[in-house]
Amino acid sequence: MSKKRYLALTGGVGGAKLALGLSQLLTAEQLSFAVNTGDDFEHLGLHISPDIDTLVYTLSGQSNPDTGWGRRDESWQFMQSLEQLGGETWFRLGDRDLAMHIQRTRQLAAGKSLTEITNRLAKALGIEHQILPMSDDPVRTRVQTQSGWMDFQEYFVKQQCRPAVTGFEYSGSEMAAINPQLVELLHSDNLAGILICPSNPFVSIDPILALPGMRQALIDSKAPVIAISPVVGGTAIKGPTVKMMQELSIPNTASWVAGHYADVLDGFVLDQQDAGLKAGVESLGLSVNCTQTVMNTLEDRVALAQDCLDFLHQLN
Ligand code: FO1
Repeated sequence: MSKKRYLALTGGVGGAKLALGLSQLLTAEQLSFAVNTGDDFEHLGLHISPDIDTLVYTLSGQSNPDTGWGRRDESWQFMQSLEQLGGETWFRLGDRDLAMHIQRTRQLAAGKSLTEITNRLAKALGIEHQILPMSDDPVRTRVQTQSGWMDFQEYFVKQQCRPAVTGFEYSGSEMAAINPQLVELLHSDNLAGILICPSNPFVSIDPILALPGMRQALIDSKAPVIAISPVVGGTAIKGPTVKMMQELSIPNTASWVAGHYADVLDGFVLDQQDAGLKAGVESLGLSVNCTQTVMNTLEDRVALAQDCLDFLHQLN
């Protein structure tokens, strides 16, 4: 049987960019996504799954191009009315986006799994690719800061990433089961490659890798595993990755990210600006591909996706 299936691990806005590029090159039979659910939280009585929604909106062309999260062409009547009533409006829920959270919450209350609900919602928005929540069990990223532990959205949105971080935990991960459909995919013989997308290592990828058995499954997989650096020239394209690294006294380099994932990787993708780091990353026992990883246009997203597929093909 020809190897023909790819799996991308993603979370957040950065990962969704490459996910979109991959979705333009590979059919639903050739590509599945495993997405972080550590950002999930209960808010206003709703179950909100931000990284699932960022991926779903991005793949369906519905995402807000300025923020990367929420929907484009949004209106904010609900938020305005909630404000008037003294409700919590720090986490911005647009009128169109609200429908997603209402529908998910109702389906969960009806006993459906997050996986089943995600599949229905994605299909409703015209997405054919399989989007697998990393687990149907609750995993919640929590951030340790100088002012104590806080839930992820409290840190990321309410506190706007201001507190200095000193650590993370992915509460519930020790008891959580990897999505069975993801386990099946990881063990399948026709897997041609696994990609760790350029997402924040600490709050988008590590929650996935923290699931019992996940790192081992990647190590044992017959498919080559590559990661694309979320750090370019010492800066993060988007979000608090570099700020977190500095606060944790970690070198804000692509090399550090390569080392962080090295035990599960076969290859690492550096931006051409970081070509000078190639030998260092190779000394970790990894193959290295240097290319343009900064994605400003759809063409950039597709070009990087193609580079990654070519790289995986070389590693097979
Ligand atoms: N991020 C913000 O910085 N501010 C917001 O008000 C906000 C609202 C929001 C609503 C729905 C959704 O799916 C995502 C939202 N995000 C918001 C992003 C969210 O915090 C994600 O966890 C980040 O994208 C990190 O992955």
